[in-house]
Amino acid sequence: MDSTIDALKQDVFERNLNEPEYHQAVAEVLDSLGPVLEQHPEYLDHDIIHRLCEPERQIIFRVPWRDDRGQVHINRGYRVEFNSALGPYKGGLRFHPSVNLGIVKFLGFEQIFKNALTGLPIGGGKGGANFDPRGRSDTEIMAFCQSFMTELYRHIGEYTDVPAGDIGVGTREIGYLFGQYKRITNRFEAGAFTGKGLNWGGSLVRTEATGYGTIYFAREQLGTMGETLDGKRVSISGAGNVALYAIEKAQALGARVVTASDSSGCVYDPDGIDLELLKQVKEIERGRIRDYADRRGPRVEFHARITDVWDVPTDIALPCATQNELDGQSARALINNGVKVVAEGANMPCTPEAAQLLRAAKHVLFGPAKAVNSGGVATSALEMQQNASRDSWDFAYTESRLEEIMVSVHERVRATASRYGDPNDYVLGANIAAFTKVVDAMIAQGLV
Ligand code: NDP
Ligand code: 2IT
Repeated sequence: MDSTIDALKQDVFERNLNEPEYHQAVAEVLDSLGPVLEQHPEYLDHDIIHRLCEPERQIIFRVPWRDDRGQVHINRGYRVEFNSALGPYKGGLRFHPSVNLGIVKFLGFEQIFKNALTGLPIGGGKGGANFDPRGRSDTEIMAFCQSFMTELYRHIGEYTDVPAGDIGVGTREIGYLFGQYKRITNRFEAGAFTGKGLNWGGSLVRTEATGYGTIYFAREQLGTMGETLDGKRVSISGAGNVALYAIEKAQALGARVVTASDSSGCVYDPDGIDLELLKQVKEIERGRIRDYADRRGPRVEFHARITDVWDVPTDIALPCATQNELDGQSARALINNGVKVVAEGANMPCTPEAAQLLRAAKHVLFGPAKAVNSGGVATSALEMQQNASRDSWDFAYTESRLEEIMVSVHERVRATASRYGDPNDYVLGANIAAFTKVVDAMIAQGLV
C-alpha cells in the first residue's frame, strides 16, 4: 500500500507544481491512509484520492484599490472552493503578504477534513489575498475589502460558499465585506458570512471559539493521562485571535501561560501573561509584542527570535500563529524539557519533521490542527444555524455547544485511532475519521 500512496502523492505533486505547503498538507493526510485503504480497496476503484485533491473550483481575481494618498495598488484575490460533499464550502479568508495559490489550497484542503470532524454540515474552502493590512488606515482596509467583494460576491452565498476570518481578517474586515455584499446583492443574507458583529447577525462565542476550543481539546488530551490544566505551565505562540482566547481559557482553567509572540518577536513572562495588557496592545492598539514587554515590567523578557518561545520548559505547547512555525529543533527542545501535550491551534504550525518527532515521542500527546482548532469553524456553523432560524443564543448555551463539539471531536479521533492502530495517534485518527466521512459522501453523490 505504501507504494500506491507514494505514487498518488507524486501525481498530486506533479499536477500542482511549486506549491510546497499544499504538498505538505496532502502528504500529511495521504500518509495516514494505508490502513483504511487496505480495509477498503473500493476507495481506490473510485479514484477518490485524485478527486479529493482536485479542488471543485478555484477563483483568482484582480483586486485594484487606492490608498489614502491616491496611489493605486493591485492585489491578487483567491477563493478555492475545494469540496462540497458535506455542505456549502466553508472556510476563512486570509489577508497576508505571503498568500498565494498553494497556501490557499493547503488551507482549503485542511478545511475539508477539519469541517468533517466537527460533525456539522459544512464543506471545505478557503480564500484571501496577498494584501498586507499592517499599517493601513481604516479607510484603506475598507477600500480593499470593498474591491475584493466586488468580485467575490458572485461566487458566495448561504447555500454556496460561506467565508469567515483567518489571519488578518477579523470582525472589522468581515463588516466591510458583508456591507459591500449586501449593497451589491440587495439582500441581508446573514448566513453568507460568519464572524459577523454581534448586533448584525454574529454569534456570541465565535470570537473566542478557536482559542477556547483549542484549550478544551488540550484539556481532553490531558484527561487521558489523568491530569488537568490546573497549575500547568503553558507556552503559546501568536498574539492574534486564536492565541489571545487560548490564553484566556487556559488561565480560566488554572494554567499559567508564560509566552506569547508575533512576527517581530516573543515574550517570556514568568509570572503569567497579563491578558488585559496584551489585548490592549494587540487588539486595541494593533501594536507590536515588544510594547507588551516594555510596559509589563522588568521580569518580562523580549526575544527577537520567534522560535525562542519553544525553548522554555513547559507542560503544554500551543502553536497559534502560522504554518511551519515550529520545526524539528524546537520539537526536540520541547521533548527534552518534558512537554506533555502539543496541540496545534494554528493551521499546520509544525513542520513535518516536528510533527513526526512529537508523534513518536513517548509521554507526549500530539494534537493535529484539523482536530484541535476545529472549534472556530464549528462555532461558525452554530452562527449559520442561528441565522437560519433567525435566533440568537446566549453565551453560556453557545459555549456549552462548543464544548460538547470539542469533546466529541476528541472522542471521534481517539476512537478511530484505536480502531486503526494506537489510540494516542491523533494524526492517524483525525485523518482517517475525516477522510472516510468525506469520501463516503462523495461516492454516494456520484461522479461529480
Ligand atoms: P490573527 O491575524 O488574529 O493573528 C495571527 C498571529 O500570528 C499574529 O500574532 C501574527 O503576528 C502571527 N503571525 C502571522 N503570520 C506570521 C508569520 N509569518 N510569522 C510569525 N508570526 C506570524 O490570526 P488568527 O489568530 O486568526 O490565526 C492564527 C492561526 O490560526 C492561523 O494559522 C489560522 O489559519 C489559524 N486558525 C484561525 C482560526 C480563526 O477562527 N481565526 C480558526 C482555525 C485556525 P503579526 O501581528 O506580527 O503579523
Ligand atoms: O482555519 C479555520 O478553520 C478558520 N479560519 C475558520 C473558518 C470559518 O469558516 O470559521
